[in-house]
Amino acid sequence: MKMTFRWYGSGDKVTLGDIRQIPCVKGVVSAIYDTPVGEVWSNESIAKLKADINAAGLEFEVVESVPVHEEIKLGGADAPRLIDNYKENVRRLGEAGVKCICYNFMPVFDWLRSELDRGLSDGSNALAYDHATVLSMNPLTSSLSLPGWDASYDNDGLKDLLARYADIDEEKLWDNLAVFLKEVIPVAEQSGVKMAIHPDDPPWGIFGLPRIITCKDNIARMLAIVDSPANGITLCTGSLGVNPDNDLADMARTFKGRIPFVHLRNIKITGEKCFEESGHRSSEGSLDMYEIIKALIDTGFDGYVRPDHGRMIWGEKGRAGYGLYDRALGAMYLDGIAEAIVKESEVRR
Ligand code: DNO
Repeated sequence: MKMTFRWYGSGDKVTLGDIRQIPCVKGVVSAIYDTPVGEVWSNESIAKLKADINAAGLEFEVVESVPVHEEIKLGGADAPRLIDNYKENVRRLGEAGVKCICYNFMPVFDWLRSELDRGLSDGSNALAYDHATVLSMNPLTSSLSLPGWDASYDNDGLKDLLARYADIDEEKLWDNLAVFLKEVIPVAEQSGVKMAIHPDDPPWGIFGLPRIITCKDNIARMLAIVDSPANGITLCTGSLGVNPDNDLADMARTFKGRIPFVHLRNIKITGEKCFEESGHRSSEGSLDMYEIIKALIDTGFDGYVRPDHGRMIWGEKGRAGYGLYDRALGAMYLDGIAEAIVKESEVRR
């Protein structure tokens, strides 16, 4: 398993030099951030990103994300052109040596939290989700700015978009996902790229919008749409794990060979549909990180992993969930577990 670290490009307060000093991290997960969603990324931008990352002594083999335009999720009139653009991005990234592309198919909102800086008992701050609070928010008038909310929509744009989704139920969204996968996966195969859909976070519907990548059965359904190793998932433990019915170690075993990328993070379930993002350590939260990593290693996982959302610790200020210190602690902890599991299995052999 290759340990990577997410980096938001040259504007990120966390530098490539910082990342290079985390002993287990070999590569950076990044994206082109200055091109509008749906457009083709320039070869120059891709080459520059790769060159900067490589110059820091790190690999650039994972992109997170190539975002899917809303028109594609809606099955709108412009979807064919936007899917063609998407395929071109997959080709260009493959040529640049990218091996895995993470994306999601969540309508309108990406990950969603009700709080960005809940104080935890140890004095750190973390992201948290309280379902009642989310239900009480109106996305059209809320003054809350959440990290998963695309700031490029003004309120009118958002209102129009939400109105268009009124006709899109789960089955329609499945249809539109199938159209996308049938077009994109063959290109990924030819380009040496594995596509890794990110689960919906949280894995339940919000504001009446459908969410479908939420549980084992639905992941199996999505993988069956195009039965190819290039059609894979990002096993995001924190996203799926907030539903106690989702058994992450079982999913790691079941979807063996179809998991090119794993986001390893812990969460603490604090009530029904309520959680806070704890430190990575198993005892801090509701997920057994050892069992999940063991299931991955036992089934021959050789893909990319990264620590995910960190708490804000030691006075760090920065992008919610994406500071340096707690993610670095997480990476080292996860890498330590993996080293022990690999060595023990070698001794047994
Ligand atoms: C949040 C991330 C997600 C993820 C996208 C993938 O921290 O895990 O925003 O990058 O959903 O497209």
